[in-house]
Amino acid sequence: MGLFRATVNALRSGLSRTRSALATPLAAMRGRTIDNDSINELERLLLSSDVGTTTTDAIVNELRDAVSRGEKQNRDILELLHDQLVNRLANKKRTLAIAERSPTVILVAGVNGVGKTTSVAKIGRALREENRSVLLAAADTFRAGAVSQLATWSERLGIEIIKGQQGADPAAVTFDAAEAAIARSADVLLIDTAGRLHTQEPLMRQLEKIKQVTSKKVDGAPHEVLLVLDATQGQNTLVQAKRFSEAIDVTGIFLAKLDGTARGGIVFAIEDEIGIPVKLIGIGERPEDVEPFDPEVFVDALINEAVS
Ligand SMILES: Nc1nc2c(ncn2[C@@H]2O[C@H](COP(=O)(O)OP(=O)(O)O)[C@@H](O)[C@H]2O)c(=O)[nH]1
Ligand SMILES: [Mg+2]
Repeated sequence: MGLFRATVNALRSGLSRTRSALATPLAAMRGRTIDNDSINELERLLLSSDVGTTTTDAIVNELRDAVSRGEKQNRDILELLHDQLVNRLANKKRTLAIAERSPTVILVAGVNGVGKTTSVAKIGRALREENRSVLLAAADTFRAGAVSQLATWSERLGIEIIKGQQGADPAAVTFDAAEAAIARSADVLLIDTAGRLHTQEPLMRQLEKIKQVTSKKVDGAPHEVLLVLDATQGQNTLVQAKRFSEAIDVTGIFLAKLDGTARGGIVFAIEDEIGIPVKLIGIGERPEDVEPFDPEVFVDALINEAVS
């Protein structure tokens, strides 16, 4: 799916906390000779933004080697960093999968409060902007108020919803929603689920059941299983991503709340340690506060000072 364009300005303001922690001090390094001092400073900066040891080590080791070979003295440290960061994220498919025959089914999962329901609303809105017909499934029947939260988004955005009663079997709601999506020839079915911890075996099995229901009704479904992670949770997101991807086949990550952290470098740690592509990022509470994860645009917004 083409899913929306990355917009540098929105990203810049969404990433403003990380930018103050990273882009501002980096800008001060501009033009400095690349030597052991500046490399050490860079290392400290990257680690303090949660970029993680794998990416940081790779970058600083390469720089140190170059310095000891007497090379790269003339290149700007920011340019070098930019290229290295972008290269590490290159060559992954980050667009949402689209089924050859509609509906495309997107299952959204994650722990409590990370931003699943908001992210479902964001994706629904963006898809509708692309003139796709969307149906929402309120399969979080567990938490009080969860169904009405999604129903409110459905009303505000003018997107249809299939819901059950609180306490209903989420797999049954999913079943009904899949049938409705087929009957109405919807392009995309977006399934919101209850928050769960990877340690809650029955709830993890329930997620598997929801997945199976979709695959019985729709060929190849779910076409995407998006794990929502809350960027403000830092290193905890890595544990969640590992466990969820062991339990269900996660195809992509929606990294929410990047606007709420100064440690937006966590994207690199997720990519290094989990290997599942970050596909979308959330940079605010409004339905339009979503961006596709485009490495080039992201890195640019993260480390470069605004031109204006
Ligand atoms: N700042 C910010 N807040 C977000 C973002 N995504 C979700 N939230 C907020 O996080 C809280 C929990 O979101 P919700 O969608 O209910 O999480 P769920 O329990 O995983 O479904 C709400 O207050 C949302 O407005 C984001 O990208 N940025
Ligand atoms: Mg929710």
